[in-house]
Amino acid sequence: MSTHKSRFTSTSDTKVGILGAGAIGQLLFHQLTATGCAPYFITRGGNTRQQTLTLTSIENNTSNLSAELFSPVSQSDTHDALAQVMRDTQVIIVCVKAYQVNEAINSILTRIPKDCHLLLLHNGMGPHLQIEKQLSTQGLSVGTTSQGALKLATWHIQQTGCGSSQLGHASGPQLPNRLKDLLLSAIPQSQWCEPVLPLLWQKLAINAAINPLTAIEQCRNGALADIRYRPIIEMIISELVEVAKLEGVELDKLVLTNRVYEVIKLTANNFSSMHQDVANKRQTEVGSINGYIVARARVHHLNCKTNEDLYNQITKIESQYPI
Ligand code: KPL
Repeated sequence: MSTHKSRFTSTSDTKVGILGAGAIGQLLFHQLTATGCAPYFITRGGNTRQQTLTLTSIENNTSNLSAELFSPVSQSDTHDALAQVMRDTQVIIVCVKAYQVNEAINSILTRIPKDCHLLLLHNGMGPHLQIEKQLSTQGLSVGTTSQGALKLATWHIQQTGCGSSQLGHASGPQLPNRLKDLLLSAIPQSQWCEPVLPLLWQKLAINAAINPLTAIEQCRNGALADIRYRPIIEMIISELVEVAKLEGVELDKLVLTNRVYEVIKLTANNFSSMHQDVANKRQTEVGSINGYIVARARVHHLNCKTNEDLYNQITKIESQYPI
């Protein structure tokens, strides 16, 4: 695997759109601004507006920034303010949940400049397969991040963990080096990795093992270290390794299993994102985690019973949320 190291200084003429203003989107806004570039948000609903963003760092320092928000369905703009700001945008970082990616990109598709580049940054896998078919001239990159951020209020985030990020090419034209350098210098502990797909499969294994089990068992990540979960965790990973192989990605089952147990230990006190989604009766990302493994297995006429069982259990829980 090759990695690309950053040697970027700073630029204020680089316009970066951030599609989705969740915790990770806001964290990236702060990090990109600190590097000297000019990010803005694309969010659903509302009109074009200014918003004050607050970041509480890991060291408990608080800082404020002003951000501009543009909506694809703005109600009061007589001119298309989003189209105007997007005209000279070089990169759009897509930070919505995997199940929102398609709709979110479709809402801006006709406004994306021909030479703009898209970067998908979400848990799970899948949306890139659809998006790469929809882009005509634009390049697509994908990434995974373990940076941690928690929303304390709608526009106030707390950085909860440093984490690392791996980004890499998916389809179409490559992200120009100047923009790679910009992203790598803005995002701490980030690397450009080719090929990036094995790293996404590795992150998928972590989420496929930890997320549904903690949601079903209603426990913290650390509880999965109990020996009774070992057989099911091994089955989840075995099935994933088999599917990945048919997709052209070779993974080592033992290395992956050790990595999953390492993350269980490192995040022992955390409630996984799927546990939190279920506890708050929100839609989970199971469709792009265990559901993605099952869907790709089907393409290869393979059965993934354990991942399918977990997928079915989580979707059943979701279907029982009060309306
Ligand atoms: O990514 C995570 C998640 O909860 O989605 C892990 C690594 C499992 C940490 O909780």
